[in-house]
Amino acid sequence: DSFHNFLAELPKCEHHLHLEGCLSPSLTFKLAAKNNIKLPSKEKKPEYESVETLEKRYEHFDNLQDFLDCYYLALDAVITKEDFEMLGWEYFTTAHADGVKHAEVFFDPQSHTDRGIPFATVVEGFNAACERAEKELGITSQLIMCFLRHLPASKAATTMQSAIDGGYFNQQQGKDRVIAGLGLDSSEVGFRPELFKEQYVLGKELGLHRTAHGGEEGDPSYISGALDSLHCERIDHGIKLTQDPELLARIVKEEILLTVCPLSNVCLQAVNEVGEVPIRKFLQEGVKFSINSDDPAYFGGYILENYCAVQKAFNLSKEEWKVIVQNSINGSWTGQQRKDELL
Ligand code: ES4
Ligand code: ZN
Repeated sequence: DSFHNFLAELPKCEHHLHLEGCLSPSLTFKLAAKNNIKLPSKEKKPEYESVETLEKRYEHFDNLQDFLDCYYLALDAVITKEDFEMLGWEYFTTAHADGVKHAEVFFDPQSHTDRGIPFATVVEGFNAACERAEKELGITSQLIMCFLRHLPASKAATTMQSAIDGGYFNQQQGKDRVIAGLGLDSSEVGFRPELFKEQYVLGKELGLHRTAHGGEEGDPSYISGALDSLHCERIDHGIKLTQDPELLARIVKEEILLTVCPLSNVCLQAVNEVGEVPIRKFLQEGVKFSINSDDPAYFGGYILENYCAVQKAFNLSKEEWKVIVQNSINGSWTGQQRKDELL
């Protein structure tokens, strides 16, 4: 209907998208065949029988960890720079169809370097997709390098050093830096943000932007820890913020943007239905947030499907949508000139 068209045409910015989360069952099998990889290479898993059985497996996840176990296993199929570019391109073409104009996308170098893929292969493949997206689709983008929080902080230090040594944090001639910011993802509970303080302080000194997953499954202290110890400018998910009104007031006052992912929250059973995501509460209290797709190949939809699911659950007005879109643009890590083009 006409509201669908209205949502489709909104100039969207995406801030919470894992490029590895765009690896669909069909692309997994395609890359595995090309690379002569036997899936899974670790242990016999019956869901790797076919594209269809893998799709079936992705229909239900018990929680974040159950999903992550699938997510890391499928990555064995992704090997070459061209594979990473293809994965990135899978994202940008679909995002373009959904009306995304600017995207700040996560990648997890450690899930590849830990299985012997060079850091440069990962970054240069994903970066090639970003450059192609700007040239061919007009989508501007940034890469956000995430540390895996279930790995020791010493491994994060090694990853940080790889990015520094490769010059990937440097401004390129006349262009933005290849990697614009730091993120923190993977298993949340038990892996506190404070563990990664040293890398984030270094990142801040290097002029990098900073965000971290927090309050997805963890309690609000994972959010305040990311603000206090990691100097985060944004919080990814943050839905558990409603458990702490004082912290909520601080988030409003400091204008911290939450990158909310409604379909992800349902699929990982952080909520029972989209209507339980505190969208209405955030709008009423003045919490700034964007709406994002997280891992679209796993959670049943790219960004427009998330917008539509929110509309179905909350029946927002066009004015409320304009607030959401304006906050998404203003909360982006891009220059005022690009923001003005989008506003
Ligand atoms: C993730 Cl949904 C989610 N949460 C935490 N870490 C992640 N990595 C990829 N998707
Ligand atoms: Zn995420």
